[in-house]
Amino acid sequence: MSTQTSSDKITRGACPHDCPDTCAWQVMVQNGTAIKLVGDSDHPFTRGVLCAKVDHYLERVYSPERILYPMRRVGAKGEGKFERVSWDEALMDISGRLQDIIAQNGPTAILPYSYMGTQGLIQRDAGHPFFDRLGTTRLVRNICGSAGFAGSVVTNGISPPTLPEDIVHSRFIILWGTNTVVTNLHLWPFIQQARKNGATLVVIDPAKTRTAAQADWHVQPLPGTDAALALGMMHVIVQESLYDADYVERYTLGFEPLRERLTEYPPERAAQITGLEADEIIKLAKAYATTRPTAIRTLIGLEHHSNGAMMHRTIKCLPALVGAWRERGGGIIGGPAEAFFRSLNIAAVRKPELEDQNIRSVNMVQLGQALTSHELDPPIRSLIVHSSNPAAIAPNQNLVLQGLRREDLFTVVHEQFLTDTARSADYVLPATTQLEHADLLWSWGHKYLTLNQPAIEPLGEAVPNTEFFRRLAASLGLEDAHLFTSDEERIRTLLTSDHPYLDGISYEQLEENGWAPLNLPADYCSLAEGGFATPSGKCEFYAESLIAQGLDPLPTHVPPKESPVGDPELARRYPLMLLTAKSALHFLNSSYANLPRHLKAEGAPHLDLHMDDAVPRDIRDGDQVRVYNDRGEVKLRARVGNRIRTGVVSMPSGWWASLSPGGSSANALTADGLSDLGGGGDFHDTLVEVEKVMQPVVTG
Ligand SMILES: Nc1nc2c(c(=O)[nH]1)N[C@H]1C(S)=C(S)[C@@H](COP(=O)(O)OP(=O)(O)OC[C@H]3O[C@@H](n4cnc5c(=O)[nH]c(N)nc54)[C@H](O)[C@@H]3O)O[C@H]1N2
Ligand SMILES: Nc1nc2c(c(=O)[nH]1)N[C@H]1C(S)=C(S)[C@@H](COP(=O)(O)OP(=O)(O)OC[C@H]3O[C@@H](n4cnc5c(=O)[nH]c(N)nc54)[C@H](O)[C@@H]3O)O[C@H]1N2
Ligand SMILES: [Mo]
Repeated sequence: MSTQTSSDKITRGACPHDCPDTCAWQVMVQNGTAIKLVGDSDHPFTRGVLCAKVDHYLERVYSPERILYPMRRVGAKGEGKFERVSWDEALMDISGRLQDIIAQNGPTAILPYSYMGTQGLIQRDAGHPFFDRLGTTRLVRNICGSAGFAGSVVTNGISPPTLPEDIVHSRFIILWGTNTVVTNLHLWPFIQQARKNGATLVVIDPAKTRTAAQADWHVQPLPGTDAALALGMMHVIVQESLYDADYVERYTLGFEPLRERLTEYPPERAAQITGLEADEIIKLAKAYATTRPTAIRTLIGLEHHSNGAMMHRTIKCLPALVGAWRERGGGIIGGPAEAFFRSLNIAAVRKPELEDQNIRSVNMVQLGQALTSHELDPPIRSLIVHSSNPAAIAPNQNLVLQGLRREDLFTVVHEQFLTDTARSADYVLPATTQLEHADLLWSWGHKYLTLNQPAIEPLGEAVPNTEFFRRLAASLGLEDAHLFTSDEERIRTLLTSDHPYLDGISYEQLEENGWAPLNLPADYCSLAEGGFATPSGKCEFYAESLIAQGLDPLPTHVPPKESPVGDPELARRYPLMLLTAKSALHFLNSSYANLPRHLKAEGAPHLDLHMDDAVPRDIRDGDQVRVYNDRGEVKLRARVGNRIRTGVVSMPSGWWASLSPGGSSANALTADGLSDLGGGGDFHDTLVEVEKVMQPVVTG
């Protein structure tokens, strides 16, 4: 059977999504229409394979539900009724409204909101110079990665990680709070290769994810207790003298105070905190310390707790303790993000010098609070959103929706689809997809730089983020040249750098080949002889810097804020911990959660609960249940079994409230507090109760 399709053009590009894999793709175009999109088979990380979402990207591009023209609200706020208007009419009205708001309350009454609809370097941050120029409130975009990063940096600095492809050399791999098969699919073949070579795969996750189900060993601690697990492991490793005394002596700081701290965490106590058996902790510690090379991979699930940074900081002490950095394939697996940001000329496009750090900021995790606050002066009167769907992805969804539905909030949303956020807008403006615009892609999961070239003309009147902000700037009468540079100019500027990592990489070369690996030196990843990018130059078991931030300078377990131990009073009413991770294989955050194929493949959202928690509540597999706390409720079907440990329940994130049974989705329940460091969210510090619902749930 031939898989060849005749086309008159093949365009090289890259997946724009917020995912570590950043796949290189090729698009076959016939008579101006994209007819086929495939993963680049020559790309060492994509290897010709796309995921369950992006394999059908053309359905997204050509979906009848795409927004293709500017639309103005005609119905009530949030009702989703709009009329088509021209770009000129929309821009004239929008700029007039913004000018009025600026005249009355000053520019900080405007709040930009954006996240990672696209990761491309020029589209993602296209609004920054525009908002800096106006002097609007600044958005702290910390919903993902910041807490884990902040915690890891305390221990190891911004040291180069062990590159994902090197995991093939590992013989003991711990996927610690990350669901690789769903969220980082293209790393999986490398892990499988390592296993073929004899590696053991451990997954540490309260949930039996698709990844955990395939592991050799699944360890299921209570959420938010992983620091205690790591401390218990370190206790065993030190007590049994399984640590690398030479590495510790030469390249770490604070071993003696750490050793002292570890006396507080014998395996029995770690077991009591984590809900594991002491024997399992001992066995894990011994296996980790005695198998070489040994690698740990963390991503984001683990950081979404009030103690998320401390958990990352504590876990990241393990490799230095056992000297895992000595061998290729040992240490902490991560993408070389810092290498992209160090070598590309990002500042020339982003212009950080024009950002006034003294202007007030709002953390994106707390959008609901900001929009409903009576204390903000001036209040937020206008919200300008692109590349994000806060109505679905921000915590405390009911507060977010209450804010978005304020009659006196002037909201503009630049989008591909009529998301729950766009539904609440006064203006919805059409955004292009990755097939219709240009961009340069970095990756947080591998070392390849990719050029995305437009394969087709924009559909309807859709425009890229860059053009949206050029038009807004022009309509407001701004004249600064840097606001109006072309997309190609911006990409060429990014590549204008004499950093050795970019040696031999040019715009023309990327145009031809689509992608190129950064020229990382052979010893890029090596911490074999120390050289940590910390204040002391060592791996810091003891970190002085934490004291000033009000944290323990030593690794420690702090109970998660909203948990049975952290808040026993609340836990009397809401005794179960709720996880709302990215378990929906066919969604990318809330993207694709409106497309028929992806919705059908996902089926309905379920609440997973353990038999021991179901029986006392008289809940059987398939029953309709109501999951609730003071912030909201979600109605869905129960799935009783072994997909989650006792004391914890879980449901997928990503679902749009408007398309969910019961009319609300996971974030209706989630906490909107911040992490201990890095200003991240604490989504997974959420307590709930579950009850059986007698009347059938209406499916949306
Ligand atoms: N298919 C798909 N792929 C994606 C995404 C998507 O939505 N869909 N999203 C992308 C994005 S934005 C990101 S940030 C990455 C995220 O990638 P991951 O971090 O791998 O994904 P998450 O689902 O956020 O969390 C992973 C796991 O953390 C577990 N977890 C939560 N709390 C704890 C804890 O306290 N301890 C331990 N040990 N485990 C815990 C959850 O049960 C979950 O299974 O994935 C990216 N890839
Ligand atoms: N409960 C719970 N909540 C979570 C998480 C969780 O694990 N659990 N994970 C959190 C994490 S890690 C993350 S990263 C965030 C993700 O949050 P978001 O970055 O908001 O992710 P998406 O839901 O994919 O929304 C992206 C939107 O951008 C639009 N878009 C795509 N491309 C473009 C473009 O080029 N231009 C414009 N203007 N729009 C575009 C898409 O149509 C989509 O509606 O969610 C967070 N929320
Ligand atoms: Mo994320």
